[in-house]
Amino acid sequence: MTNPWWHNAVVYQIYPRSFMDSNGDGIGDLPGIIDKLDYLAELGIDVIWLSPVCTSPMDDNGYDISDYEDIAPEFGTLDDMDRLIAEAKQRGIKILLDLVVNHSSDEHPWFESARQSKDSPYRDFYIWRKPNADGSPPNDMGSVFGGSAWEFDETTGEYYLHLFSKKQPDLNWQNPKVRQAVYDMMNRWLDRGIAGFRMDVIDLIGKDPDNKITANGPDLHPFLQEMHRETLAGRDVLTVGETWGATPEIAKLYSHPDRHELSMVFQFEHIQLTHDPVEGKWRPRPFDLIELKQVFAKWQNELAGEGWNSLFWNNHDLARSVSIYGDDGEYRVKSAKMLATALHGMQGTPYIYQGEEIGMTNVHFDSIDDYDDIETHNLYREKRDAGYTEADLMSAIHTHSRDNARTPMQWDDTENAGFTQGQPWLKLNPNYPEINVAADRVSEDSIFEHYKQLIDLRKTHDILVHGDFELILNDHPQVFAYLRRQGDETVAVFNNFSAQEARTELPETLQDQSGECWIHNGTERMELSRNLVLAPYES
Ligand code: TEU
Ligand code: CA
Repeated sequence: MTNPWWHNAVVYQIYPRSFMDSNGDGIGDLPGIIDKLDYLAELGIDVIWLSPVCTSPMDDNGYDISDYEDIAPEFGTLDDMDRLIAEAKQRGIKILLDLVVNHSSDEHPWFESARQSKDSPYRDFYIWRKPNADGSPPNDMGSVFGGSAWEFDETTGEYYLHLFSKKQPDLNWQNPKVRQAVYDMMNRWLDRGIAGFRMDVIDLIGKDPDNKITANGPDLHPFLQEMHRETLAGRDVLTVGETWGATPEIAKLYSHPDRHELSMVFQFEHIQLTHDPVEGKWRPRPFDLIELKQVFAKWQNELAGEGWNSLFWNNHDLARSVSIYGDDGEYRVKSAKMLATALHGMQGTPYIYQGEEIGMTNVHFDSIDDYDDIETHNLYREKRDAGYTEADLMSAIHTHSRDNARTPMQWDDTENAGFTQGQPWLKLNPNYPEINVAADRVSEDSIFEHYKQLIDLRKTHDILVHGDFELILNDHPQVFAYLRRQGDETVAVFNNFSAQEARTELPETLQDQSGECWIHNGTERMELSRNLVLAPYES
C-alpha cells in the first residue's frame, strides 16, 4: 500500500478572528487570509486548518455554530470561502474545516425548534431530561467551562445537556437523523473542495449522560465508522480528531488504517504535564523533562505501524509553547527553534499554530477585563468563589488562558502590528514592536527560516517521515534526544531543553560517527565525539 499524502504534509492552523483583518472592523476574516496565502506558501505548508468560520453568535468564537452551511458575516461570505479554496489550491495548499458537531449553537434553527415543544420534530436532536423530584438537574455532570452541564429550560420544563457553555447544547448522536444531517453537511463541504476536517471534541459524541460517560462512550467508534462509510470513504482527505481523552490504545482505534475511522488524532498527554493532575490547568505546574520524553516516546513507539501521530505544541486553546516549554525571554529565538526541531523530527504530521513560526509568546494583561475568552471568564469566577487569590488566578491566566494564543497575529511594528486598521477585538501582545513577521523575516536568526528548513527536510528525506523512532539518553535531565532509522541511515536529534549547558555521554554506536548536519540553531557539527556538549537551548 502506498502511504497517504498526509504523512508528508505539514498543517498550519489559522484562528481566523486573529489572523488578518481586511476591512478595518478589528476582526480577522477570509479575505485577510487570502492576502496572506503567499506568506504561507513561502513557509512551505501543505494544509490550512481553519478554526470555525460558519455562522455563529460567537459565544465561544465560532465553536457554537448556528448555520453549518454559511459563513459568519464578520468572516466573509461563501464566495470568499470558494475563493480561498481556489487561491489556496493554486499554491498547492489544501483547506481543512473545523467540524463542530458535538454541539450546535442554541441559536441553530434545530435547537430553536427543539426548545419550543416536546413535539418538535427536532426535539430529539438534543439531549433532554426531566428534573429530579426536587427540581434539581438529572445528575451532577459539570460543564468544561464551569457549573452544571444541565440547563433548565422553562418552556418545556426539562433540562438540556451542554458539556460546554449554555449556548452550546449537545447534539444527540443517538438519533440517526442527527447523524444523517451531519454526514450530508460534511458531504456538501467536501464537494465544495475542502480536503478534510479537524473534528472538535469528537471523542464526546458517543456519550452516555445517564451513566455520566462523556469521552470514549460506547458508541463512539461505531459512529465514526458509519461517518467514514457515509462521507469519507473513497475521498482522499485528512481527518484529525480532537481527543483529550486518548491513550495510545485508543488512538489506534481511531487511526489504524484498517479500521476506517480517522487519519489521526490530537492527544494531549504532553500538554497535561503542565496542568495539576487534580485541579487542572488553573493550577499550572512546571513540566518534568523526563516525563515529557517518556510521553513522546510512548506515543511514537506505540503508534508505529498501527496508527499515526499528530505533532503539535500549540493551538488556539493552549499557551504559547515558547513560554511553557522554552524560554520567552533571553532564549526566545533559540528555544523556539529548538522546540520546532524536537517536534518536527518525530514521526507524525506536524501542526504549526499561527505565530509559532515567529516565536510569539504568552501575554500578561493586568486585568481580567482585558480577556475575552469565555472559559477564562467562567473559571475566573468559579475559582475566585472557591477561594483562589487574585494573584494566583491572574498568574494561572497568564500561564494557561486560551487568550495567550488568540492575541492578534503580529505582522509588523506599525500600529496594531499590521493586523487591523481599526480597533482589534482583543488587545495585541505589547511585545509586537519587537516580535513580528517583518522583523523575523529580515533577521539573520529567523525562526520562520528555521521552520521553512524543517518543512523542506521532511519533503526531501523520507526517513524523517517514516523512519523508526528510538529514544536515547533516556535519563538525561536536560536533553531530549532520539534517533530515526531507515535502512542503513540514521538521523540523530539532540535538544537541550534548559538554559544551562548540557553535557552528555553518547551511546557507543554514535561515538566518533560523522555525517551531515541538516539543521541546527547553534554550532554546525559534522562529527560526534564521546561527549556532546550542547549550549543552552541548542538543538
Ligand atoms: O476544545 C475542547 C476542550 O475541551 C477545550 O475546551 C479544552 O478543554 C480547554 O480549552 C482547555 O482548557 C474544543 C475547542 O478547541 C475549543 O476552542 C472549544 O471551546 C471547545 O471544543 C468547545 O467547542
Ligand atoms: Ca474584518
